[in-house]
Amino acid sequence: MKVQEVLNDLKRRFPNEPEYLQAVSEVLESIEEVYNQHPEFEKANIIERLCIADRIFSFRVTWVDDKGNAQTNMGYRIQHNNAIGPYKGGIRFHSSVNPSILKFLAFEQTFKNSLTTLPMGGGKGGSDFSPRGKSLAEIMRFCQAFMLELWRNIGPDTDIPAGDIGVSGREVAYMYGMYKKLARENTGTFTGKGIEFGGSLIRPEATGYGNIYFLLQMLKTRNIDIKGKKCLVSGSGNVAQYTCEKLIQLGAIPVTLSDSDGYIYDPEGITREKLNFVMDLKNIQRGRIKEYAEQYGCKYVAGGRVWAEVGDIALPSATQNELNGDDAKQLIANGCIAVSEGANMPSTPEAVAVFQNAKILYAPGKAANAGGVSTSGLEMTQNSMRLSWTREEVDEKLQRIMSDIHEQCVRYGKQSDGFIDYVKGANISGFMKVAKAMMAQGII
Ligand code: NDP
Ligand code: 2IT
Repeated sequence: MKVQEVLNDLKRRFPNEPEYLQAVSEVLESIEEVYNQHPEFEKANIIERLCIADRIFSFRVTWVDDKGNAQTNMGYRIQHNNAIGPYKGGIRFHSSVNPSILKFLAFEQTFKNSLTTLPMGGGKGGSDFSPRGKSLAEIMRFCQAFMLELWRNIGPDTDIPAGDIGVSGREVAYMYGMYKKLARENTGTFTGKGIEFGGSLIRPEATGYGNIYFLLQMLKTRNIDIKGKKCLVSGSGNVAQYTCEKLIQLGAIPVTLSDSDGYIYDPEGITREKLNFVMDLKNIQRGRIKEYAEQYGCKYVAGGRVWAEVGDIALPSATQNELNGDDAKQLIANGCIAVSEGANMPSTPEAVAVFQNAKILYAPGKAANAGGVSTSGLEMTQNSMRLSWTREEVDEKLQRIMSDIHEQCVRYGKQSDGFIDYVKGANISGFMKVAKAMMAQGII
């Protein structure tokens, strides 16, 4: 395989999909050497079969707004690869959703799920519907309309969706309710469900907690204590909130949060009480992060990025490409020692290169944020057993999985000078398992 040739070919076929090509390019560069040591992979055309999704559903979603007008959005589900288990991955509702974004997410999900040690393939779905400014009744009707199409193509042993940006437990519940009505089965075709109807304890917390568990493993390799470390967190949704919660529990000091309008900087640190305010503001009131600055009298920067502030650790937890090369240089200049990605592909390739050249601790999302989907896998297990585990049981399993993922990164990513290349480690480890499963199952 020659990376540039494969990329040129994908570029020719999918010229308007920059995020997809970006995600593919990073993985191919990491695995090139290992791949080329296996001529049988090339003969079976593993690369092309792994880069191109098994299938993509795209459909019109029409729903009625509060004024009685019919509105139309696009809906999608990408079933990327099911070599190691059923398609598994979240659903995103955001105005920016398009095939390129969902294809990059489904591609990444395949490697991430492979790393989790659980039997899950990769998928992703979503819509360009924006929940922002919509009433709860409109959101419910949209979720129901979305399921009217999607329900035929998912199932507990084929494709199991969950949440992502714009889809929390509330939206999962609306979709699951409609799914059950249509499919007439009740065995857990979604994860991230409410605790009363088959959800798992710790699933809401899992991505943020998992990211910090991964960070702790990274810090351990350099004997660094997290206590007292100033942390720059971006976003203020599910992942950002539970990232802050775990940081506070461990005695670290989160000092920033953001949303798509701007960011807050609280030099005193975001405390438990302030985090409760954020959770109410974002999850119930559906307000803007600016209101935090008004409530607690701290700095708010409209349109800015949290990476301009001074911090020891950066935890990007909002969206793709939210941290560019200049932001990365600024972080390094300000003494940042570790970056652990809660979001999917938040750092641009230029930013990743800056982190790697500076040899700071840097974990890509597919390793660091895998705690969310791992706990989804644990939810599926509990649904199959028709039992539920305690918080402690799930949390202990999550910690073990994050530590297993870290170990895989070390195994495949440790360089001769001792530096751990987590990008390489995660990509090679994730790839090898999927490739072996594909080889074993024949040319299909
Ligand atoms: P939420 O919808 O709960 O929160 C998203 C946050 O990011 C909000 O603060 C939102 O601001 C901000 N944001 C979203 N899009 C943009 C944008 N284009 N520009 C600037 N800010 C933006 O989503 P999650 O917390 O669940 O997801 C955050 C990230 O984590 C995503 O990359 C997701 O793919 C990833 N992830 C999520 C997992 C999960 O289990 N939920 C698991 C693994 C990864 P605003 O309110 O203004 O929209
Ligand atoms: O990006 C992700 O890993 C998620 N949004 C979670 C997917 C899942 O199936 O729990």
